[in-house]
Amino acid sequence: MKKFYITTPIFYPNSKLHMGHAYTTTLSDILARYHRLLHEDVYFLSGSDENTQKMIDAARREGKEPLLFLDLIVENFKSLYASLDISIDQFIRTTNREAHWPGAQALWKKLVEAGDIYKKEYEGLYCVGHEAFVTEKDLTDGLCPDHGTKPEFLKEENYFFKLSRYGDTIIEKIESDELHVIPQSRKNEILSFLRTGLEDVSFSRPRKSDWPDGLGIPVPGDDSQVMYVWCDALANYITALGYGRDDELYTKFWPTDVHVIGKDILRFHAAIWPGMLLSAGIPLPKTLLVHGFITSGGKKMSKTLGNVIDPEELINEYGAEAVRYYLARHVSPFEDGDITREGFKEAYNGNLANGLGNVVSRVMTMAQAHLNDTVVTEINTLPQEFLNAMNAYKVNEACEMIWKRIGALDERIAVEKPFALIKTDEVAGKRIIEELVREVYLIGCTLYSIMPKTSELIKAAVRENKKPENLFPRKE
Ligand code: ME8
Repeated sequence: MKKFYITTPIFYPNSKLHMGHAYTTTLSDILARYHRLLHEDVYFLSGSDENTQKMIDAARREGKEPLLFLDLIVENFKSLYASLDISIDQFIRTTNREAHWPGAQALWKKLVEAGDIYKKEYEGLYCVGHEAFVTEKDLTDGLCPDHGTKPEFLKEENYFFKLSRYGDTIIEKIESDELHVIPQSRKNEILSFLRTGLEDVSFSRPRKSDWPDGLGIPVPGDDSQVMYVWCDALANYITALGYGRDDELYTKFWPTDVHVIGKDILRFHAAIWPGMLLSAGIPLPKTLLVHGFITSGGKKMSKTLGNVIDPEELINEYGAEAVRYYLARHVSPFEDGDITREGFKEAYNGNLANGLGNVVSRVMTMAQAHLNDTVVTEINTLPQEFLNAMNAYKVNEACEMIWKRIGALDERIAVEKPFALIKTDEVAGKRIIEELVREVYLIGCTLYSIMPKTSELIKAAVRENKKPENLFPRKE
């Protein structure tokens, strides 16, 4: 059995997840389900990145004890995942001392053995928003352009990782697609970055006295330092499989087939992470699928602009299946995408209430009225065009193909009018209805990874030869 290991980034639990995080996670879930449909042995990982200063700051702003604050936010992450039907096999938390710390420390020791960790006095600017050191040239008027905050000046003794040693090898692996960066535009972007030369990176921070016990992974052999959060976080992809602790899943599933990430964290995944793996002698990920950013009304979602779209709100109003549909079809996996409430409603009414919902209801109403038996439906393979699009991660194109078929079905009913024909030529009328039902069933099957519940309802309606409940009530 072919295996398929897919991951999302582990998100920062400093606030609730928004539509961007919902996008990454839904896209990953669609791919995980698709590969299960192909009878592959799938492992799907997600989690939270918890050993961070920004989480502590957020907890303090809310007057909560950090570890309690973490538990509350993580509950919230998990409840969003449950509403969206995200089929993860594991949710890894980087404060988990049993699941995560032993592997992260084992990996650190490998880097030490390779001679790639050294101590150095360091001075520089640190952006808490990015959880990364930044330089003057990254700033606009002295502020981080992404977070609008002034970076802290730090002078401290840290352990460094000799990332500079691995630049050439990483370039080779990416050029040859041994580490396949998708889409091509992101591959070009990271290659030109790598060609400017990689510097060594600070890989630890002095343990802060105000961090609670249980937060921050101690550097092996030096308790006064904790691992730099990105070194700790990237390790999750192997620690969750039991690396350095219990190798069964690790042996079976590593290397990962796809890390799904947003464009903001490309450098961490296509420079630091491969560097760490090369140093430790661990095989590299096969694919990095780098998606764009979701904006709202053409602008970055921001509380001040009032254009933040909360996935929970949309789910409450339209249902999770509609949210999954929208993200799958109306956001390209390779480019930035835009969501507005008006656009969402239009897509819902046009393509779910009127499109899919209506066509299934029309066909099954005819079937229920005129066919005595369930139409025999045997689907051995999905349309090649659909498989090709999904294999190339073009989930939006796969959806286009499905909706083209939905449109064609509608058209056929309008042109051939089986409901009228059946009155004059019963045999011919029934034959057409049977064909329509088969097509509805096929559409139901192709929808499985995108809208799992809708897919089940459609297939059940065909099996029971009856009209399903109203799948997508129109919104006025
Ligand atoms: O970076 N549009 O966590 P994070 C689309 N903990 N996707 C978006 C988005 C938007 N507007 N905003 C965020 C971290 N994302 C680290 C990751 S992994 C070892 C550690 C998604 O909570 C997108 O996937 O800031 C992006 O890469 C990720 O959330 C960043 O999540």
